[in-house]
Amino acid sequence: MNTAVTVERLEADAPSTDYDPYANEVLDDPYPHYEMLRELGPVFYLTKYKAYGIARHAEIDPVLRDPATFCSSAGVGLANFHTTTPWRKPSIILEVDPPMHARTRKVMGGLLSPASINRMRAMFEREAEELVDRVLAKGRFDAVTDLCEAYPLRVFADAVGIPREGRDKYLLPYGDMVFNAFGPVNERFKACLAKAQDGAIDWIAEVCKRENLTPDGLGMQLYKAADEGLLEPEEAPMLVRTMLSAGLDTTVFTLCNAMLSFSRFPDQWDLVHANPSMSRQALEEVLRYESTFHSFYRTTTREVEVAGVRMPAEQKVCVFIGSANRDPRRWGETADKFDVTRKAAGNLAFGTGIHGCAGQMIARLEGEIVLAALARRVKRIHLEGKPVIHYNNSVRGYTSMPVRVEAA
Ligand code: OVV
Repeated sequence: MNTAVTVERLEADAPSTDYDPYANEVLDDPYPHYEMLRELGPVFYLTKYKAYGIARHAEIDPVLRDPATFCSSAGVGLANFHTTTPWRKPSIILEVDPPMHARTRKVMGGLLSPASINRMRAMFEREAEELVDRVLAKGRFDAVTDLCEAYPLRVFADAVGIPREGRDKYLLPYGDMVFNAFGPVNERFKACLAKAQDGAIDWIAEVCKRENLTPDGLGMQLYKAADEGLLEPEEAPMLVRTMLSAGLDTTVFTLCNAMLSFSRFPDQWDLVHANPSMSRQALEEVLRYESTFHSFYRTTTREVEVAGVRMPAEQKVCVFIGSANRDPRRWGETADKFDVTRKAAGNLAFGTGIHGCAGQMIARLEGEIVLAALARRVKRIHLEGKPVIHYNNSVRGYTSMPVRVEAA
């Protein structure tokens, strides 16, 4: 007699969807789509891209805190570096796992720590005041080009210590490519790569060299860390490249999202205007409500179960952090409300875990300073036309946003 018993399997297969996170119509307003994804279940399967997806806060957070199971060394985009050749040499901090990661992250973390970046505050504030002077004198201006792009292109690139010549032309197109590369090789990716190959990639490689950096900037400090033996000599330019890849488009788009949110919700601007010391908290709510970075991937190193759903090894898993930041399970019934008085801490705009944004303190510093400078002098931000979205496979921002500011 056959006495074999069947082992009860508690894991289920993930629900499937043919949803395309990268379609223009989705990028125009992703939030209703995110609700649909969250309602599919804790884990779903994107048939169009053969990848798993997670859109709820409760499940994304632990995935990002488990780099042994959900690794970065196969790339943090849709492309699996084990099977396809990346468009550039992989990053030595973003696209690596422990133990390699700890060494580069430690150096980068030191340079970008609150103590180090506090020394930049005075310069950042001076530049913000000057910029706000200029836009107030204009009254009507383009918030994207005249403010949101102008500020990081000046202060962050000066902090890194690269030449001023060429910044306007090459820095943002390079970052655009970096962030498009976290999605599929679609028409958007191809057009962007063609543009980046027309000068930006070569320019970036050039300005990362020691001889092109100012003596007191963050870039040169990376070379000094190599002199001290904390990095291999060839790693210093790679980490300058990381700063220039991750630090421009992101802060530009965060400022765009702030300007748009405060023009759409003047009652929220009233609060910040009345109390400019709220600027840092207000920026945190901008990051939650309109995340800059919306989605990226990890790759499973083994078969794993998340919330009762089984995923095989070597699978791409897309984490929709822009959705986690609107998840009512985490933020309550008012998740879709822009509310600068809320406790927005715990949002995943900068990711979390060992790969959580190394530059988040400097990013917050830039945002806080610009908002505070505006808050002290601007009573109202009026949108004067439809903002033009900048379509990108993983980050969200604008190419133009006509505004008028009313002086206080
Ligand atoms: C977090 C991030 C974004 C983009 C590029 C990089 C890192 C990099 O290390 O190059």
